[in-house]
Amino acid sequence: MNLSALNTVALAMVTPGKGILAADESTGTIKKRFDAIAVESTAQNRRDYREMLFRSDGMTFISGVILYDETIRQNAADGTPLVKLIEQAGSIPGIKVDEGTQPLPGCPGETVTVGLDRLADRLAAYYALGARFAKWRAVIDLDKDRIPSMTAVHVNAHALGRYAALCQAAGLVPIVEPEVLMDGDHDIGRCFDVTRRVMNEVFRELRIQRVALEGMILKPNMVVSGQKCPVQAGVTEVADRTVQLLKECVPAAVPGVAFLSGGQSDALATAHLDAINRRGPLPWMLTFSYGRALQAAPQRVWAGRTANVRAAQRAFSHRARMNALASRGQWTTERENEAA
Ligand code: 5MM
Repeated sequence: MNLSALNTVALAMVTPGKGILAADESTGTIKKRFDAIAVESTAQNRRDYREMLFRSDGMTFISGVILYDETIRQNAADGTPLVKLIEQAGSIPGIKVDEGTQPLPGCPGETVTVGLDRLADRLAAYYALGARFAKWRAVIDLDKDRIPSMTAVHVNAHALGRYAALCQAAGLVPIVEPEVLMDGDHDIGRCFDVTRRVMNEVFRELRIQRVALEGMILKPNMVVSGQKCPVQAGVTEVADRTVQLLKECVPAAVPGVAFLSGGQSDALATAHLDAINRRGPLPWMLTFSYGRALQAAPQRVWAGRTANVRAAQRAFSHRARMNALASRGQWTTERENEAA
């Protein structure tokens, strides 16, 4: 393993004032997004949509793009590989390598992320296609007391450790994504407790499996109230609890933390990231690795029409710029309200 090369890529992924675009929706997920805007989910429409994002000015604020297997192999309309478009925009191509979740035997309602079989071969192939980092998402469901089970936390953390070690051996920086879901009516205290349990188990596995912390990026959820909780914690409390959790659980050797948005509104995902970054100085770069919170606005504007491409690119660029400001703790509502 060339740790110095991994560390260089990891640091570039969290370059100050930039963040990561999660454009790795699997075929089923992108179909749901396209259904919502009445666009047919064909390979060409998926290509056109993603090409539109990768050619936008907003890429100035994007350090890396997480791709799905189909996308990393696709060419733009003029024949240029999409990977090249990303590189030409000064961004690093990455790849989602997990193969989704499956029900976890003995643990009703819980899942384990799969995809370790033949992963070493797949990583070598993705490296050859231009990927320099990878992503694996563990999904941790929670309720007020019973879930997550010790089993679910352990098997998901173990898989993240196996994946991360294999990535580093293949020369790819692993994004380690343990997502504690925000669905449900639990309060923010429950989210904090469960996220802390999960995070501690993940770093235990990373140590056991000899993952070099300097050559990885952490992609966690923020500590927030469950979406259906009657009492919603405010921005200050979310920032305070998220920073407290990171300080307790994340070693300073990790170069950066790139949060997922997890279903937060665009505005809240930005406001939370900004408030978190105003709590500095902290040992890690703290930025975004958003899917929905970067793409919901351009998807609505685009609606599958060529005539809307420019406006959709402006909508994407605006969200990317706002989150880039938040990654420096420099976002304001005045800037938010400037025309997209
Ligand atoms: C872009 O969405 C990714 C999930 O795709 P699948 O569910 O189809 O595998 C997801 O892993 C994403 O990268 C993260 O959850 C961050 O996205 P959000 O929308 O939570 O910011």
